[in-house]
Amino acid sequence: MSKQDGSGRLVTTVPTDDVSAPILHVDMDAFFASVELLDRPDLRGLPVVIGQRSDRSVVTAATYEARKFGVNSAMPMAIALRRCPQAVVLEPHFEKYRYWSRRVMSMFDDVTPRVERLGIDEAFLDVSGAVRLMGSPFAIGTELRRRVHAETGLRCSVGAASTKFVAKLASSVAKPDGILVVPHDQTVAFLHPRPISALWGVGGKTEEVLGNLGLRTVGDVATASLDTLVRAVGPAAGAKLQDLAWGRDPRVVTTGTEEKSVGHEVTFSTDVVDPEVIRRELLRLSDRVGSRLRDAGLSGRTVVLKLRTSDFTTITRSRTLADPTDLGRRIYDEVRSVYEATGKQHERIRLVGVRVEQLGAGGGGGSLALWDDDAGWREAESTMDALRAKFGSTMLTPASLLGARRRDGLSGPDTGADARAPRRGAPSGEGRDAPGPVGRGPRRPAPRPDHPGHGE
Ligand code: DCP
Ligand code: MG
Repeated sequence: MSKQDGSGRLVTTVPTDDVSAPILHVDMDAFFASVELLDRPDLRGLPVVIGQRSDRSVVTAATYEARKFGVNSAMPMAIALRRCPQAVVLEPHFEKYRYWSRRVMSMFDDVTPRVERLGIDEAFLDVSGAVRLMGSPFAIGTELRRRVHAETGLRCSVGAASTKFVAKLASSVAKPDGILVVPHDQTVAFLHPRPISALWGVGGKTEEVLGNLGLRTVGDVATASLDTLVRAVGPAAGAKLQDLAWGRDPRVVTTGTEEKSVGHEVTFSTDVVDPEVIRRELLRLSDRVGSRLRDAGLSGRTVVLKLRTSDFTTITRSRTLADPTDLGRRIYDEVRSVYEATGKQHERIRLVGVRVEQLGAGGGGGSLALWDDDAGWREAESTMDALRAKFGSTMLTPASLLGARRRDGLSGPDTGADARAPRRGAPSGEGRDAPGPVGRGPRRPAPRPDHPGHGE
């Protein structure tokens, strides 16, 4: 993958023969930071970082000027400020991001009904049906970028290709503020020189394992023997890696109209001030959400934390993952980092909830999540599922929860049997979202009525 600071940027500047590249991936540039700059034009051109200015918080977003100093999303704020002491730190305003996200997404909908939203600031558009009316993918992408900027003041980047994988990679290479078209017959030439981390799902451990075999570029993976790949990452993932390396990606743009969410929440009988207790509870809730997702054969892309403080103020914060997951551990990692970023570790907390949205078919079959570092967790959690099914759900618990239960002031039954039978509402104390439509796209910024004990 290209570095996130725009170095290695590659763009298409003139119309090109691109009928073979009808899949667009659109992604807003430095989204949260750019939205903040709409209200602070005086900060344009400066390194700006979004997040809380606390030792324990992480960077939520950074302008490209800040990225030149090596500052990136998800980096601890302390490191970011060491690398770029002159950075201006602004607090996030999630309602604003949802508002601008809706505005931009509705422009995508004007291009084609075939829009697949991936998160708050990105989407795939299949424009093959729009070409006759609106021109080539390059023309459509260029006009969309113009319109987004004219009507919002925000910039986005577009990748156009014959597959989703290549389109997404192309938009990241075009950043910031560019469009890159990769016609079908140039796919291999585009892919092969790139590092293996450009392959969807390859990160951390997989990258290391493949690197140890001397595989550094996508081209290396393409020409490696399938046997080698299978030995390294398993049969399903090995074959898929090689398909991607040749630009083969059968996934189509899906509109995801039947979006759902799965969540659990708990109200404490007495407000909790100890952040360790909150973290433990987040782990427990994440574990249960993962278990329900796996039972339903689903995995989700957006993880949502809900916190209610003693004065009944409720906040929800979400984060979108690179790949969908059905693993409690993965959900917990995200939700915990979202929690640390709230800066609410010392407030009196009344309720916590964990929810996963943007659901799709689960991680078991065909999911790219198989390629990442989740294999070990998947095995452990599947074993827990099997044992829970056999012996009951209270029997198995992540180790860090052992010994912690019921010392936390938790109210409500620690239900577990219910983790497999979807139902609406919940007994007092603990609630969860029944799977059900939550509508497409980001949620509305307007505060919603809040019913303690029920899924939001
Ligand atoms: N975000 C977050 N936590 C992360 C990554 C991102 O809260 N670990 C938020 C802030 C981003 C927004 O999501 O502004 C969109 O994420 P992107 O990965 O698209 O990053 P940006 O839009 O900020 O930058 P760019 O897409 O230009 O690389
Ligand atoms: Mg973005």
